[in-house]
Amino acid sequence: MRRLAISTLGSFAGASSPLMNALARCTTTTAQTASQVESVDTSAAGATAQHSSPLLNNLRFRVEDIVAGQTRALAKAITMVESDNPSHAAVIGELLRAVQQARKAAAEKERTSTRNSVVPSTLRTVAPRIAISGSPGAGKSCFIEAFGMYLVEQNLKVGVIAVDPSSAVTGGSILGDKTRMERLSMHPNAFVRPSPSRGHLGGVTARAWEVMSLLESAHFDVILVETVGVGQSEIAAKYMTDLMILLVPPASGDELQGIKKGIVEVADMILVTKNDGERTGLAQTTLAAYRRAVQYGDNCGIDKPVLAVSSELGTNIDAVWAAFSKKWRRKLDSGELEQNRKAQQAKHFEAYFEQELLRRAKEMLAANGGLWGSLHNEVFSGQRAPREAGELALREVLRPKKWFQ
Ligand SMILES: Nc1nc2c(ncn2[C@@H]2O[C@H](COP(=O)(O)OP(=O)(O)OP(=O)(O)O)[C@@H](O)[C@H]2O)c(=O)[nH]1
Ligand SMILES: [Mg+2]
Repeated sequence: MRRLAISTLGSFAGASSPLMNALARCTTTTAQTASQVESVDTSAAGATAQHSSPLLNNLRFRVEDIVAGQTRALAKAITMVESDNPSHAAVIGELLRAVQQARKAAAEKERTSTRNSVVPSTLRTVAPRIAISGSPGAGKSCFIEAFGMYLVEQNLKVGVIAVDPSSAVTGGSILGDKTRMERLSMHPNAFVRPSPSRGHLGGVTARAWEVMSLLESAHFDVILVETVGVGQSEIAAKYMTDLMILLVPPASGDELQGIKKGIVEVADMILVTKNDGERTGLAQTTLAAYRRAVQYGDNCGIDKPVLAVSSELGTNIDAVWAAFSKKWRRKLDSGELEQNRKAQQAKHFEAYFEQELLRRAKEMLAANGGLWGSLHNEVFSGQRAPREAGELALREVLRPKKWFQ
């Protein structure tokens, strides 16, 4: 059973939940004008899900247990969400709706039981989803360990997932690096989930979105996403998360000539890692180079903090949280967060449709008397022009009823 301390805060419209309290502590401009503290029960008994779908009755876990923050139920739900069975799509949809509804009901209960609180209940159902991106070896896992430990020590619950957006292309996936998060993965307030090493139905990012929704419903206050893999992973991170922190390792002047403008533009915050020991000098050079890049970038460095950290020593981790808090609050207050999440959902719907359409069409053509293979052979041998073969394949795919056979 988990109990949340609710305190009514002044200028932050009565912040509630450990996350909101931590954020409020972080902002020096926030004046704490009242100090009413109340305990609210958010266990299963206090937050019974109002679902009526028979689909959910056959699950091997209870929706209520997820919302009550029970790790076993959560892990089982995540395993189902990660499954590659298309027939699970409907039940997963029902499940996500049910947990969100139950989460909102729990938040509403907190709201109504807290006197003088004017916090919109939606604020308590939203956990920041932060992408931790950067080239291989930049120090992502070690930073998550240090940052995650900092957060759990503030009584926040932290969910960590590793996502490899390039795996849909390469057909492989890198296991999340739990060994670099040894302390965090053992902590009772943390949940570290390595990325699945198989199966890519409908795209990795859409699935990660669903896993994050489950974590959010299970009362995780902050969700960290390590984006692994190569290529477009930073861009893909943008479609999955609310905010992206780019990690860059200390580099020499020569290496810094080629700072990738696109990535700097897309990041919400840039951290130079490994600012300790012998690397301090290089880290400071790198910090200055990125500050310049941000300053002269398209949006003139507005609101894009560039900091140097050491995960090994734990230095400047508190400054990262302070800078994040300011950004997060602005995103919440301006409505940008809500808009962004809606746009992401639409994107995942389209991406799922596009990827699955292509995959199933190819599957069907391969099964259908091997048309896919024979068209390939004809193109190879020069018997058919590529466009001609493509048109034949399309006509076959678009013949009525084919999809349902
Ligand atoms: N000195 C020092 N070394 C660090 C720090 N953070 C990470 N490292 C080292 O950098 C190497 C890579 O760290 P990881 O955290 O595994 O990097 P990563 O970005 O997660 O790597 P991939 O997941 O393989 O892409 C390891 O050898 C770490 O020990 C730091 O703050 N200081
Ligand atoms: Mg890693």
